[in-house]
Amino acid sequence: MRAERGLVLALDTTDLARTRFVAGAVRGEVDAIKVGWPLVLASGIDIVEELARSSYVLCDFKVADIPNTNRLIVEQAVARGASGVIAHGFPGEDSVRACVEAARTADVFVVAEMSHPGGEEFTSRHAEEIARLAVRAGAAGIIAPATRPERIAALRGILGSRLILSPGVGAQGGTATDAIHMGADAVIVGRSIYEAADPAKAAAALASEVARARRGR
Ligand code: OMP
Repeated sequence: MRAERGLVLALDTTDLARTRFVAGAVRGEVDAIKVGWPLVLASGIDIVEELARSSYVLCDFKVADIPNTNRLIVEQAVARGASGVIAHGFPGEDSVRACVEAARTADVFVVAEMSHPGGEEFTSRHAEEIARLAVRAGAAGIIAPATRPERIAALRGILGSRLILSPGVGAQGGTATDAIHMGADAVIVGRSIYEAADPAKAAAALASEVARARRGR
């Protein structure tokens, strides 16, 4: 993924008409559209192929199984048009490696630390280990929380030039400015864009905020 705008849309919509409207409206403002279980279960896997015709699609299937099952899942996602896949790191390095190998030229992002309050119970304590594992396994980058921006700074040093994508902006209380200042390459934003009265305007405002934050880094 090229984090040019520094913005990834989390398209967690379950209404197909709204999904198509939002995806079309924000296309020029985002680097990628993240598609997860809510959308795929509501609209079917064909939505990945549809969106992939005009956007980088990041399949957020939080892949977290034994290596063979991970491989099968990632192969299917890539065959449907995914340019990137999100996997969990806690199943271990062999499981993440299986994702990276199956993805071939597509990107694998590994969840290092989760953004919600429960993320502090387990993921905060192991985020550095998972980030190191992601680097060793050849992942494109990690997911780290905009809700605890100081944690992004702690993980940045481990990642080198690999990407940090940071969810938790807006509805979860984090800000794009803090996440970018602390070293995120892009923020992942869902509700603040897809529930906005004018999604294109909301996405443009976030992209401008990212650009300002990058200048001030
Ligand atoms: P909003 O809270 O609506 O902006 O959506 C955030 C998106 O990022 C959702 O699709 C979440 O599933 C996802 N996400 C998190 O919120 N926190 C995490 O720790 C990890 C993810 C993710 O992997 O994308």
